[in-house]
Amino acid sequence: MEPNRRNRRRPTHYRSIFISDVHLGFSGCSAEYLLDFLRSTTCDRLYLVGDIIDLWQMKRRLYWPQAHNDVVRTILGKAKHGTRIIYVCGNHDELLRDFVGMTFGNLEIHDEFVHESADGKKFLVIHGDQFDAVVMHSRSIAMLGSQLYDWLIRMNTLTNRLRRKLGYPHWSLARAIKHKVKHAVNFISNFEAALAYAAKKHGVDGIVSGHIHHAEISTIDDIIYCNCGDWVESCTALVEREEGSIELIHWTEQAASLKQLKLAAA
Ligand SMILES: [Mn+2]
Repeated sequence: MEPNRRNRRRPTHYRSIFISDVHLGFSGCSAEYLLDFLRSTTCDRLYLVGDIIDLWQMKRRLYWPQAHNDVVRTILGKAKHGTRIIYVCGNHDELLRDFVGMTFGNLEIHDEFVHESADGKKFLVIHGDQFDAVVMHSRSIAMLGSQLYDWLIRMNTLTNRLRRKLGYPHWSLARAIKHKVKHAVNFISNFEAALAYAAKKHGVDGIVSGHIHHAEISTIDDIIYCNCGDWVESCTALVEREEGSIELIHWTEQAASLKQLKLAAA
C-alpha cells in the first residue's frame, strides 16, 4: 500500500464512522478494501459494531495475513491519535464480552452503547445477534449456517477475482441471493422489525447494528434503522457527517484507488 500514498487524496473527515462484520481471521475478509477505507477517512469516534475478529473461524483454522494485522494496527493508530474507538461485541467475537466495561486508552469495550448524533438523536448501537433466535438457542445450527455462508463467500471471492482481472466491477453473489431467496428476505425483515421494536422499547430514535451482512438505512415504525453491512462481501460503512446526517457508503464503488489494490494472497 505504501507506494500509493503519494496519490492519495486528503482523508475525508466524519463525526462518526460505524463498521461491523469485518471478520478478521477469515479468508473471506476484504481487508485491503477496509484498509483503503480506513486510510481515506478520519473520524472523532469509530464504532466497531461486532464480529470484527472472527474467533469462531480462527478456532477452526488459524489464518492471519499481513493485511489483517495492518487493519488492527491502523485502528490502534487512530486510537493513539485521538479517535475514540467504541468496540461493541458480536457473536463471532463474543469472547470479548468478558471485557465489557473495560477501557484501554481510547478503546472501550461494550455490549451495547447509546450514540448521540450531532443533531441530538439517540441511537442504540448493538451488534444484533441478541435478537437472532437461532444463534441464541442452537449453536450447532448457527455454525452450520456459518459454514454454508463461508462456502458462498469463497465462491464469491473467486468470482470477483476473475471479474477484476477482466475489468468488471465487484459483484456480490450473497447479496443477490439474499434479495431473491424468500426465506432470506423474511429473515432480514424479521430481524429489522425486531431491532426497531427494541429501539422503541429503549426510548431511542434509532438503532445501528450489523450481524446480517445487509447494509441499510430506513425508517421502520418511526425508528431510524441503520445496518453497517459488512467487509466480507459488500464493503459498506455508515458515516455521520458533522451536522448529524447518517449516510451509507459502498466502498467498492467509491474506492478511487480500486485498480491499485493488491489482490489478497489467499
Ligand atoms: Mn454476527
